[in-house]
Amino acid sequence: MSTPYESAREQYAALGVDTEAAIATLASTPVSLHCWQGDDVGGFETAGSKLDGGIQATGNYPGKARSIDELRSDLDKALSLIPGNHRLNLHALYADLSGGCVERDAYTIAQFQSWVDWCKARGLGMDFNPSYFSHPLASDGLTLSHPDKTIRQFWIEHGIACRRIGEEIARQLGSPVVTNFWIPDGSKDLPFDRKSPRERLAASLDEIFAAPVDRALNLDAVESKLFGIGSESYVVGSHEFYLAYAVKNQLLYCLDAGHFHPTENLSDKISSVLQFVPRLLLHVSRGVRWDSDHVVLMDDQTRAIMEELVRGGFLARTHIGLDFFDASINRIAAWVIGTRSTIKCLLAALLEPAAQLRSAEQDDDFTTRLALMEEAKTLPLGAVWQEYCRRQNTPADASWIAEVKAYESNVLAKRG
Ligand code: RNT
Ligand code: ZN
Repeated sequence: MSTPYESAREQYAALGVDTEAAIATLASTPVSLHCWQGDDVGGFETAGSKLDGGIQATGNYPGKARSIDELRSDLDKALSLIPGNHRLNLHALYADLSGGCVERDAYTIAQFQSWVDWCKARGLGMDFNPSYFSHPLASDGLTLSHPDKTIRQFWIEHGIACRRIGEEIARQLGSPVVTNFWIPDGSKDLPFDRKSPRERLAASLDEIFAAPVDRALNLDAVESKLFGIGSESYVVGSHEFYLAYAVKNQLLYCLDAGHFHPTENLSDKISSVLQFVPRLLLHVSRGVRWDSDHVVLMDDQTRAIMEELVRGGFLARTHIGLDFFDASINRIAAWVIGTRSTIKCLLAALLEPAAQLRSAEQDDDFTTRLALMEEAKTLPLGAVWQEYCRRQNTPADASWIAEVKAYESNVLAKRG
């Protein structure tokens, strides 16, 4: 009797698909796990800091991490339930200040060394983000485009500091760090002057990226957005702004799945953007009616994103990051669901009968193309997924839920 995996392997092989090759590619494709799912994007710079910047975590499920140690413990739990070797995506507002006070424009590797050590001990690569929100100097909803030169300068210094930190993290971990720039700047109501803030943002970015930082170690990315809470009418760093900026300066462009009109698909942008920028950063997310950052699912949109990466041969030039924050369910489960779903979508894409689909298309046989795409949907993906999980020593099925529940009663329930 053959195992479910052996039988799946044969079914895929009959369509010209090598499941072993798919598993090998999956194992060597990291996903960058965002630290901010663990505490609702709070960070630990100041006690009780309030999230602003036009993003919002809704819900008050008990047990959120209240300290760096708790966040690390929660991350360890989540990582143990996710197959593969991944990365930690850290925001600057998770600086380890150890009770002291250092301003964001003066951050150095010192405030992040404990994170680097923690990642090193676990074999995790890291990615990094300057934090342009939840700060008194961002309270106007403007940072790098602020009309006040002193405020702009503070944020320029923060950006330069973060690029240097990214470079040093990369050096220490032996793996390049993506440092992603997202700012909340915009306005609630109709601006009269849309031009000046964009001129100021471009000039601020020019200063930040002119600072000498090794571009082989620190990879700069810029993230656009359509609107935010309180910036409904105008966002300075729009899609056109940052795409043009990234192309001109050959930076990474960051596509966030929640940052476009709800009927637009991020997946179709990938093969366009990668014609003109060197590399891509993805913020895999799920917007429900708006940029709500719901937990990522194995849904059509996420599958289409991964299909594009595989079909286009873009995996080597793409950094897959996650960006969701749900405070209404167990936060560790949120990480596990979203990350496992992302990886599952990638596996599904790697198991497409690509050669047959491509040749049907080349032969103008659109009947076969459509029929095969539909047939492929019911191939035994689950058996390959379970085999992958087993090989990675992670739960292959829903049994991980019980592990999270046990952690909830043993650890989370004891938090105030
Ligand atoms: C906000 C952006 C940004 C943030 C994180 C916390 O709309 O998506 O990426 O979610 O940097
Ligand atoms: Zn994002």
